[in-house]
Amino acid sequence: MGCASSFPGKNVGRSGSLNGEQTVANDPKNIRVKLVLLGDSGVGKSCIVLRFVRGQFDPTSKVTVGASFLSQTIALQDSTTVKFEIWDTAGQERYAALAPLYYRGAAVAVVVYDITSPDSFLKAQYWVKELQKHGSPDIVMALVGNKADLHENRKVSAQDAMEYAEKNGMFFIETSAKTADNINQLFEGTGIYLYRNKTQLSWITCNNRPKCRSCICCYEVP
Ligand SMILES: Nc1nc2c(ncn2[C@@H]2O[C@H](COP(=O)(O)OP(=O)(O)OP(=O)(O)O)[C@@H](O)[C@H]2O)c(=O)[nH]1
Ligand SMILES: [Mg+2]
Repeated sequence: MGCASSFPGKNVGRSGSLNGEQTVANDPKNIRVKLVLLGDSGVGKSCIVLRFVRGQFDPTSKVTVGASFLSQTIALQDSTTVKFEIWDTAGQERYAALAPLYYRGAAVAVVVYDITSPDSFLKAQYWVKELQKHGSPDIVMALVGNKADLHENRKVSAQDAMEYAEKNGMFFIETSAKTADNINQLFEGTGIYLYRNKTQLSWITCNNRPKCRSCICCYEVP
């Protein structure tokens, strides 16, 4: 799926701060990005992060309590580095009131649903509205349909999700933390987007590979 290369980086520590002042750092060669994951419990947020940071999948992943912090640095093709400071929030209702602590000051919000669960898609829409009301005005939002490996039980069509994402100025991508499909593309694409000062790139796998240069899967940093 897709043709983007991945640049596995190093886990650079657990020193996240909640002050939310700095979202994207100014050094153009070393970008620092505060990223928050939101979405219903069980959609796979923690598994997406685990796959991205450690390259692993945990079929017995436990529910997140409060939130957890991890960071990961990737290198783009011209050796610009992007350090993601990732807040993985708890999807259970009882933690919903804590979410603003984590999305405040975030440069990127990754809103996740499970493609087999229409309820989780509705919950994703709730989070999008919440971010539109209370998030940073220039927050970058990605809509992520996870568990794409379970396509035989699909209940949310990619077309519906894509249309919703377009209407709300979001990126859209389907991932599988289990098979690793599109996980690196999700983060790498976010990094390239921020690096290019938010120049629009399409996240849809294009038909003009390898060189349309306008979608994440073909883009090369000059
Ligand atoms: N088949 C499949 N299962 C997945 C995938 N991602 C996560 N899961 C499973 O879904 C369950 C929930 O995953 P978590 O990552 O813990 O979910 P979460 O969104 O972090 O849930 P909360 O922490 O409660 O908000 C676990 O049993 C995972 O193994 C995926 O891409 N495919
Ligand atoms: Mg979790």
